[in-house]
Amino acid sequence: MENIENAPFLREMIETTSNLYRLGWDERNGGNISYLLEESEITPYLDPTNVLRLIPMDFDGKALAGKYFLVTGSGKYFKNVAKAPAENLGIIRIAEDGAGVEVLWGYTDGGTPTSELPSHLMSHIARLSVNPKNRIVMHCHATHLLAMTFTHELDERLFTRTLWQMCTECLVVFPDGVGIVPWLIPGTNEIGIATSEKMKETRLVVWPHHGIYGSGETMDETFGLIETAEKAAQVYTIVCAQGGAKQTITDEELTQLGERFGVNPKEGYLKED
Ligand code: 2HA
Ligand code: ZN
Repeated sequence: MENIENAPFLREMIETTSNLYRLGWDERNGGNISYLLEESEITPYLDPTNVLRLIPMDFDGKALAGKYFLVTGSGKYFKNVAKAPAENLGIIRIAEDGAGVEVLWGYTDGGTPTSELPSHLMSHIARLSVNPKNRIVMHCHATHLLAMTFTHELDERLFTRTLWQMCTECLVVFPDGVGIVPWLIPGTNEIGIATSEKMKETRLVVWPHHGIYGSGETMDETFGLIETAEKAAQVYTIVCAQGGAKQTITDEELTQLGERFGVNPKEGYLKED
């Protein structure tokens, strides 16, 4: 068996959690990531028939039965992932009956996958239903997006429009806009259901007064998605601090931008629609 610490998926996870920590978006145990893996990606490093532990789960994960995920650990700090990956991360397989997860590697101090596992797995199910190549679900406490949930209307269309207006890139990167769920208790099936419902329509979901969920095909793409929205929120913060916008990108310009880059802005979000 090869050393799993050299596995590309593990290197990506370490790099991403470290970057999220350094950006200040995952203080303490904030944030969690799940990465859908192919069996062929893990077999050079571990024997998938060797189940170390079974952890029960109180929602139905049958839609993902037999699938493998690399998942950050519950209560673990992103700050520490690079120095102790096997303690802070784990590889799990969703049990055949969908009622638990089988630990194949990691969580070496007796830990478990993130407390947000319901939101992650339900979001994977939702994203896979619209894009079979989706592999990543990422949650973090992106500072300016979180702050915006106090100062901006929590209306998906208005919130999305503000972000689109703050950086020309935004509409191209997230033409489907951002979804917003009500404030809900983290870690519950309820917030998982609400998040995954939004995930059918958009890859970015804001949790008011908490943080953001992003999803995508690769770690880079998903990180870039959150990073782009967060940058727009940061610009919004600065624009407000400077006294507010005197001009912005018009809806007509946003429409032209969408045409030029071949993306369809979410219907009804621009005035020209
Ligand atoms: O895992 O971020 O939402 C810690 C959190 C909970
Ligand atoms: Zn959180």
